[in-house]
Amino acid sequence: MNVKIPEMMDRPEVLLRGNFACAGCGLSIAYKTAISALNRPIVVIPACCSSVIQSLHPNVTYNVPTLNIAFAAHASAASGIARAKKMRGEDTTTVVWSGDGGTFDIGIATWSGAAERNENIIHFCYDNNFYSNTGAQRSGATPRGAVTTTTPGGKKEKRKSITRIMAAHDIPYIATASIGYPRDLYTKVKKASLIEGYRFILIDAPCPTGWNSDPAITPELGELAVKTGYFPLFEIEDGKLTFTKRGGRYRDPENRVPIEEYLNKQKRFKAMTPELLSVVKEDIQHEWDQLAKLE
Ligand SMILES: Cc1ncc(C[n+]2csc(CCOP(=O)(O)OP(=O)(O)O)c2C)c(N)n1
Ligand code: SF4
Repeated sequence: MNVKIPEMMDRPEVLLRGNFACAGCGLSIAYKTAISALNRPIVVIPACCSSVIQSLHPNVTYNVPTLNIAFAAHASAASGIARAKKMRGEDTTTVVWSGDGGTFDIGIATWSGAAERNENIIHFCYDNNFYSNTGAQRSGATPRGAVTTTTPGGKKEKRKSITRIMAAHDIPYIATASIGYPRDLYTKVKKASLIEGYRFILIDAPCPTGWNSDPAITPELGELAVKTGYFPLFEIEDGKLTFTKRGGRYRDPENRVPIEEYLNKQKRFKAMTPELLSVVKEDIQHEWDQLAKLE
């Protein structure tokens, strides 16, 4: 699956052929688009699908310096790298590349400390809504109603708002982006790379294997998540939120594609009842209302 961004064509490939990603993997599209927008990236990756798809030494498919590390250490290790590079006067970009399990749940202490210290790191969370690498367990990012191996009847709880938790740290830049809108993703990464301090970008990255969706429609699912209002696109700069032009029109429920069009394309929502569906619709509106308070 190729993303047609002319600037990317001039950059070396960051994810090489022969990697272990499943067909239609959203995270690999997110990785290629985001990492190739950066100047001399050094990428810190906790346990997740991203540490698996790079394949095995000596045939590593990441074409940038990469440190694989424990969940509880990603942002602390990145803090040390960023500081050491600064002391040596080296112009590099230190990155945490983590799944939603590593960001919403297991790695939250390490990034919260680094964000409080305003370390000079870009933290990407590719959000596939669950722990895919270990066989599809629920995470704090799993939406209500989704079937995972630990929620066989559909998750009962609401998905956490990681961007609002991150915003409470008063870091200089936060954005949401989607592999369904690669140009927007690329532009936001470029913009983040020009800002100093802790920056966070949440990327919606469908996982056809765990979502039980057609691998051919991964980008379409990314677009639908935005068009249904399920995944709002915005930036928060120095505490002030701006909805992204492309996705901002979906703040008005009248403009949204019905959420059923998104859910019905993924068998993980097969346990959704009409009662739960109306709660899911309320969840979506609740998040927009909370975000709007940060405008
Ligand atoms: C402290 C700790 N707990 C659990 C695990 C097992 N584990 C490895 S990867 C993973 C799932 C990671 O999920 P996520 O961060 O969402 O990334 P994804 O697998 O979806 O790419 C888990 C639970 C671990 N390695 N370390
Ligand atoms: S399980 Fe999902 S996230 Fe992991 S490599 Fe496969 S498609 Fe990508």
